[in-house]
Amino acid sequence: MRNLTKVLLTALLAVGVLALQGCQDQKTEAMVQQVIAIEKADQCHLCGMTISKYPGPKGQLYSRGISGNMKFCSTRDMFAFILDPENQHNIQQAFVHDMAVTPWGHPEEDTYTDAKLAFYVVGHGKKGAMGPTLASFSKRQDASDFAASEGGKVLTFEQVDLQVMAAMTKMKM
Ligand code: CU1
Ligand code: ZN
Repeated sequence: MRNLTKVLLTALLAVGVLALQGCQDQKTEAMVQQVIAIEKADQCHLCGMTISKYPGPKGQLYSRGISGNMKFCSTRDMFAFILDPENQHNIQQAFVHDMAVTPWGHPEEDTYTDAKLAFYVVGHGKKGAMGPTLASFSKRQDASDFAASEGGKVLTFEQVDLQVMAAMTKMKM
């Protein structure tokens, strides 16, 4: 009986230590998952194009099980990655340029915003690295203003799905 108590206690302690470790891991993960400026030679994780050569909003994200961030030539390629069923449930932090505060032709690297809280205009006439793309904004009002002048409709992160992507990529370039 005494031995059993000892075993149980040890087991409980072990669980406690594991839980504590898990907590600390999460903390460090959250701390390192920050925006990293895209460098001149950086290539798109999805298509391999040199990201900085092209206009339009870019994206970057962290995925469970992959260390470091992945960078994308366009919000379009980033969503293609996010919406892949293999990746969808592993996406952690994601960032996109806020196009309200930076020029379309060459977005500045200090103008990223949280991709999951951002608003996206699809169906407008501006081109990104891969042609038609999602114009990203941190504020809904900025997205509405953009849609009013450039066309298209405003969507939240959750509203961007494979159907939206398919319709967008069929647009004439
Ligand atoms: Cu590309
Ligand atoms: Zn790409």
